[in-house]
Amino acid sequence: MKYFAATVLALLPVLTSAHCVAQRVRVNGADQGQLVGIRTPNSNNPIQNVNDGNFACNSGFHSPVSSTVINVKAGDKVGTQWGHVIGGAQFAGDKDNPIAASHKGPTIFYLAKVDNAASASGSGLKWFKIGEDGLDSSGKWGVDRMIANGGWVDFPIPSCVAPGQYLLRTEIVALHSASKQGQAQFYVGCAQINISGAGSSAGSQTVSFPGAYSAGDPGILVNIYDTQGNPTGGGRPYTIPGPAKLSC
Ligand SMILES: [Cu+2]
Repeated sequence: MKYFAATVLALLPVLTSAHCVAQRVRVNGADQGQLVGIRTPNSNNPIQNVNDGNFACNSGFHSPVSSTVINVKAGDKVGTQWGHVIGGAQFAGDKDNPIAASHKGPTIFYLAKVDNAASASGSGLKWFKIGEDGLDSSGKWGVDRMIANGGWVDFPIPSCVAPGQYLLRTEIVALHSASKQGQAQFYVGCAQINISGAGSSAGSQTVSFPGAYSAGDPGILVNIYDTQGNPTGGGRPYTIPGPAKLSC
């Protein structure tokens, strides 16, 4: 038995990766269900090339992809939930669910207007940022708050956003190895939403994915450790990648 247990433990790091996938949506706290209204990849591996053709919404989706488009009102708080694998924990007591605690970095939301959120491709769209949570003055990251919230990241849909169908791009950038170029890990997923309201904004600064980020951006090629090796930013301000977020 001892031998068996030791063997299993030794194999675990090989069999499991400490990555994550976005897999649920909630609106004002109301969970819409697993894989409902969101495209979730089967693989929890990150994207590391900022010019990856699937940088907008990821690829290799669990089939069938949900045909649900989730109704939200401008001003509603929308959340996406991250988990280590589809379903959350990979096994009982999985410490890497929703993501390994080492994976410090920001959490970010973007929107892009589409004709049909259930069928629109993520490429070729104009994205604008609506939410971001980076490093605070106590050395805690957006990812720390995501873990504390059971994998959920919530941001309000700005009240001025024009009604219509949108893809909501949820993103985590994991920076534990980001002091080497090409080693930041991008986790992305796209939720399918229909926004109602009286707004008229299509975003102030729009960007393309891929295209918005460069491998050398200060929020992507960055050392997050202090002199003791703590991942708290070392007292240096952290610049979240991408454009300024929309303010109404
Ligand atoms: Cu990972």
